Amino acid sequence: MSGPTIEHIELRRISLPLVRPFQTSFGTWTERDILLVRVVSDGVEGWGECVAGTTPTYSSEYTDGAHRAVREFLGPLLLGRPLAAAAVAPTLAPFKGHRMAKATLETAILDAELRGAGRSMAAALGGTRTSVPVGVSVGIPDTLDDLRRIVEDHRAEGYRRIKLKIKPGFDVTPVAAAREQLGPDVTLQVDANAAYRVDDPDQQQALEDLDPFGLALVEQPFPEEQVLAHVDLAARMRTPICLDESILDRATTADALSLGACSIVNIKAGRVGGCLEAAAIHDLCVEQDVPVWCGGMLETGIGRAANLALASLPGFKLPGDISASARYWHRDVVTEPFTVDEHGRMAVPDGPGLGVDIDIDFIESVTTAVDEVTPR
Ligand code: NPQ
Ligand code: MG
Repeated sequence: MSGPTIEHIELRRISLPLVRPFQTSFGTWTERDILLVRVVSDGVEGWGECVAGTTPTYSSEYTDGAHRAVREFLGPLLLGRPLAAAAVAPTLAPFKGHRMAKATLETAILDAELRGAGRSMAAALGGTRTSVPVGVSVGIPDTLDDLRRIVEDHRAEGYRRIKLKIKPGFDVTPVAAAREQLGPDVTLQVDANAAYRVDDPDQQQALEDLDPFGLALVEQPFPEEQVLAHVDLAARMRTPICLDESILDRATTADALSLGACSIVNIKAGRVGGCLEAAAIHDLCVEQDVPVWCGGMLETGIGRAANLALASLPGFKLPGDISASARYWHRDVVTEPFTVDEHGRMAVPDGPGLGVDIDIDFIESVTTAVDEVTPR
């Protein structure tokens, strides 16, 4: 007896303008050029969203590279194989890296598999909650007055914690301004996206000077490969260090924790090669009593649904970078936009697969290219 197979893999590029520009230490984004993957199997389709950016500035992956990796290498290995998300990572293991590209395929295949079985992604991953507390990530603003207004607005929208993007020269002063605006009771954290240099004493000092502001964590101050720099900083600061870019899979997570490089972990399915690897990292952290939270990459409703499924696992103790659709998009690519309730929570989709209805007409209207994986 043989079950359904992966019959078709479509690559689709869409271009969506952001509601407002998003500035990080690695660049300013005014729109997203996104790769979507659609798989078809036995009359059922599944969708995945690639989180790579247009340029390799957050990590080495980028949209055109992910597209090529799926079309030339990853997709052909999966075409005609059984529709089984658990087999995706082992099948693709001969190809190094390209985790965001691999994660996109795994999500699409898991979505199709679960839609066929009538089971939600949250349930399949081991989720235990029907809604999760959510947070918001605030890009680097033009002025401190803008920053005060923006954090105040997000507090009013109900978000359970606010994350400020920082970079050298934009750290202690904005954190002080935001803390003064919000008072001591709002959970505040910062993300440097690897922008600080270990060999710059002023930059090291600025990080230490963040300690008095009662931050929940400092996220990824140093470059991805410089894990020991984080060990060193963790020993000098009271504020917990959290890793994002350095966490590539369960092995790098275990190493970082055993070295003492971080005491909190940001988990992004795209960055670690898929939601199954993400769930394994969650399990490892729970075993060691390390709190985790779900990161975000300015996803549409497709990636957001996958993030909510992951964030419904019990170890996601801290609010994730999972915001309302309207925080990023004028219109989302799913029929029901995601919203935050007055308690700062977002509902976890409980329908089959990702549990969202794809707005294919809208997707068609923002599609810039369609491509497919062909057998080799
Ligand atoms: C982070 N996300 O935690 C990221 C980084 C990030 C919500 O702060 C295009 C592609 C734009 C990738 C913006 C948040 C991006 C991006 C931010 C990644 O580090
Ligand atoms: Mg980050």
